[in-house]
Amino acid sequence: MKKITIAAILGIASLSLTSNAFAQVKPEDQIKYRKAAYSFASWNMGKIKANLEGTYDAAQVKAAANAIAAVAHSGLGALYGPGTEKAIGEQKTTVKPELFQKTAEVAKLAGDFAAASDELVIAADSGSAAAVKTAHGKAGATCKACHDEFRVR
Ligand code: ASC
Repeated sequence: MKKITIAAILGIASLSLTSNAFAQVKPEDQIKYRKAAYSFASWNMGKIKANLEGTYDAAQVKAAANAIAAVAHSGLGALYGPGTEKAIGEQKTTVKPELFQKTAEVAKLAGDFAAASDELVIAADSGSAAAVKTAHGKAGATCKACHDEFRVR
């Protein structure tokens, strides 16, 4: 009984911490951080591709896969707050306004990206380049699925 109560309190405490942190991020910084997150993930996707095409360094692939999974699981939805549908000053964005309406579809795409990143980590941990190649392709497809739907060309 006591354990359940403490867990409940901790749950509530961490939730309110999340919303407090979110409240402090200015809209222009939300755009900046989300772009930085995807750029960082893309850099790591590129490193895995280079490993598959050149010399395979298992440690580098593991590090890159973990970095992508960290981005995918970081709660990026919090960076699509009100006012971030279009550019704010120098912070440009290629997001389509529909993303802010089609929340169920976006949640599905985000979930697919997170799941694919987990598979990429598992493949990287296995040390099998063939498994990484498959998982990397699937992860890239989840990036593309969202771009096709919600990124301005
Ligand atoms: C990548 C990357 C993307 C996706 C996309 C897949 O490595 O940077 O944006 O994969 O190109 O089609």
